[in-house]
Amino acid sequence: MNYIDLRSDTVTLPTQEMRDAMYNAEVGDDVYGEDPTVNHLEETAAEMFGKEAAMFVTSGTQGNQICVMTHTNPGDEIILEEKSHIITYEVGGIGRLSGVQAKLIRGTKGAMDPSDIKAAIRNDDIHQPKTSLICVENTHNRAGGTVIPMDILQNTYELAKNYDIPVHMDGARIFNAATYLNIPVNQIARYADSVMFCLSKGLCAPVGSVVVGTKSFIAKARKFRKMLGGGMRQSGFLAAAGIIALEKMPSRLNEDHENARLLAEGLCNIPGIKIDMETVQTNIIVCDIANLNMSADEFSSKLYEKGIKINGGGGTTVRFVTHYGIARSDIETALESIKSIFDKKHIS
Ligand code: TLP
Repeated sequence: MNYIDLRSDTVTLPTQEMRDAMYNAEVGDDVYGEDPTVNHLEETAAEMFGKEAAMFVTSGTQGNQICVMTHTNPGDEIILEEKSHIITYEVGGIGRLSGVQAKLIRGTKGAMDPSDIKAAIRNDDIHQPKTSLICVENTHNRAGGTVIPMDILQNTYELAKNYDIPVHMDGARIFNAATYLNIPVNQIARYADSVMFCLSKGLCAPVGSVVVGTKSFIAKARKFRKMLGGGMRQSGFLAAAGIIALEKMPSRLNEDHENARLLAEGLCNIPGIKIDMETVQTNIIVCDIANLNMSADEFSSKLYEKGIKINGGGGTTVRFVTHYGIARSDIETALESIKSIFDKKHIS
């Protein structure tokens, strides 16, 4: 069967142009700083994000973890949104690798209120850990691909500066945020000291993410990347696809956002499926299926039988993600199939 794969934008395949660029890439040993293609990718990323330096990493998870390690010391505390990727899907890495503990804040559509952040910052007290980092996620995955409003980002950053605390942005999908806001990524990145963004999601590169920040931050982060086995030698073959991802792919993300809206509007009309349409801003849709009287796993299995792949989103939610491999006609086909499965008999 030819599946319509709406599990994640991580399933995107490299374009022909990326494959050609990878084949022809000029490479060297990146641990010696001698891979011209990696250097080109890093320089391009730093410039695009308005930062001094950049570092190519194996994955978004590796990039986030290295940033936490670089900003903190063991025994510190970091502030995170309670459903953020770093706390939910990174295998407890902040505890194991950085030795830090998490102070979680409930956000609204993924955005933490700066007054809640202020209240969570620790006092200079002999009993308390030091608050050494604030992490924001933009777009916010589990909140439904929501974009953090610019005034909240700015207020968070200014608050952090008052307390001399760095801000890290998990910008795995920052280009989706920039597309939604219709601004360049450097406008968003200015409210963070470090940003991690992924090349291998909506931008279609096969492997890799990038961390951007100051020169001294990146120099320190490079040692942690090496420690974690991320010294990749002739990684220019991967960076070559990343350069095309950065330069060519952001301009088409609007298509994914339009497809997500079309899908969400159709899903909303199916009795028992609830979507907060205000959260449908980019390429992710989180649906509440509590009223369908079935688990997220049962729901996904029913769709799978009809040739549609999706992922659970935790509890009674399921997630649909649009991307380069999904055309408008796939959305129409998927909606027809889903409508045919769920009729009124499932609703409580
Ligand atoms: N997210 C994946 C899964 O891990 C859940 C997905 O399918 O959405 N930050 C954010 C906000 C992410 O959504 C992800 C990946 C990462 C970091 C980690 O990136 P990778 O998968 O490259 O380690």
